[in-house]
Amino acid sequence: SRHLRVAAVDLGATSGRVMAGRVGPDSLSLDELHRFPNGGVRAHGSLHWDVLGIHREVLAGVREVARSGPLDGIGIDSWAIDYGLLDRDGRLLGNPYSHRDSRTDGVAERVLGTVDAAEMYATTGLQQLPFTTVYQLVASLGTAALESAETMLLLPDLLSYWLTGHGGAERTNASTTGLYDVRSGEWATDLARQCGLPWSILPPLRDAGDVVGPLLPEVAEHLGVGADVPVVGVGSHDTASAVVGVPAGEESFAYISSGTWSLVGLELEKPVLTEEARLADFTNEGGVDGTVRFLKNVMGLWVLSESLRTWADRRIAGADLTTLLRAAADAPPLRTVVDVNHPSLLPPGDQPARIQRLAEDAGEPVPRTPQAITRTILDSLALAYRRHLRTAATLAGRDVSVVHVVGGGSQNALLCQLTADATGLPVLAGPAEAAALGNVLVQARTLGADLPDLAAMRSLVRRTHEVRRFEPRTGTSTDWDAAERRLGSPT
Ligand code: ADP
Ligand code: LRH
Repeated sequence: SRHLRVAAVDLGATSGRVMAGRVGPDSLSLDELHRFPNGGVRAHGSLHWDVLGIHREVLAGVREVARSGPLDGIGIDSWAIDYGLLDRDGRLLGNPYSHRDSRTDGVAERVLGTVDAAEMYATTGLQQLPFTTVYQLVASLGTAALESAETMLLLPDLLSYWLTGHGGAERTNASTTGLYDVRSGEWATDLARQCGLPWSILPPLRDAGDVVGPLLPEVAEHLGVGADVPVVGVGSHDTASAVVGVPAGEESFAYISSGTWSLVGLELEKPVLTEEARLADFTNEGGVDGTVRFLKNVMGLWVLSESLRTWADRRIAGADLTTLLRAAADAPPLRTVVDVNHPSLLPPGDQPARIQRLAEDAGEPVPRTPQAITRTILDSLALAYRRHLRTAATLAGRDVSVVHVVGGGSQNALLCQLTADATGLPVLAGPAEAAALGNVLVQARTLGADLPDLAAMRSLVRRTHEVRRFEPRTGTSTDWDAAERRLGSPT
């Protein structure tokens, strides 16, 4: 089959990137042609995304891809859960909120006062996150925006809509809303009704791999490409695309998609909706090709990146990522561990102070320097990975023999080593751009590449991308047992 060249737009909460992806029968490569910083913008007391700015950067990036070679397709994935509301003229009603905005504080508790948590889990299969779309929408009840809304589009669908004029909701991302029935693969309209939500704003669903549509003429002209270039609905949830890009060959692998969030879990054929899974607060999100992403959200490298931002604001010298990771590697191991999923770490703010507070409250030695705080964050992340991977395996009745770490965090060698030590399993790290690769692969299949299933896609990643292997160091397992006991039962 011929070679294909597509634009993969992968939007993370910390940065967005646009890649030229090339796929041939035995080749797969990414060329990063555009990268831009992303983050919440505070205005009028709320935390928003600058979605028009993101749209501008998407256009600039895709234009760059088109300028440097042929363009066969465009696909967009982004972080999950957040959305925009459109009025009946198809216009955006206000700036989308960040899921880290405080307007959802206390909302989940309120909703769970009237909707039975077990019933909700039986339908959606989702862990309780305070900012899930359903809770964001409930927080917006009575606002002018929600009352005027005709349609809700999740962010990657909104950006695809601005390229094509076609709305809709791709299933991998729809599955993160808390308004999606994981058993039937349809919107959970009854649940929406129970929550008092206008369920008619939920747009028609589509699968990853479906074509969204051709470009709008003015968009094609701006990009300098033919209007027949399709936007392909990839696994529009970045984590779904990242799991496609996991270079696994082994039957029994676990993964950690390590970026702003760490998504820690397994790929399954069917959801696990048991009472044990609900009480362990595990999520069943939709994957590409009808798979299930059985996983847990861990606060992730957000805790570190927000710490770095705090130190930079205070002009503390030597507190950049490279310097700190080097210093943290020499810091005493497991001196302080904290509950890294504690809700206090969710909003933007002074993470170092919050970490110190958590340490103090847990009776742990309080880390005082950026180096010590960095080590505390990494040890605590690895400890959380260990706990959740073991729980996932038990709940799903699976053995796990290897942990694949993908995403930007796979470049953090110290964290990868600690993850191997903590889990007692070999860690295979990389690719860092697994989400963009998953995006490219699903587009390529739709456009005719011979990639019949996930196994074929992963085999191609494996043959074309290096992974770095970390073995668990001997004699460390008892330290992690002790650290786990010290921490007790965290969030
Ligand atoms: P997202 O997609 O959520 O924006 P990424 O997958 O890009 O996140 O991962 C970003 C994180 O990756 C950063 O916060 C940083 O901790 C980590 N990272 C990126 N580059 C490196 C590097 N060279 N070494 C170690 N860690 C890195
Ligand atoms: C990771 C991610 C994660 C969601 C969160 C909102 O980027 O998509 O899977 O839970 O962002």
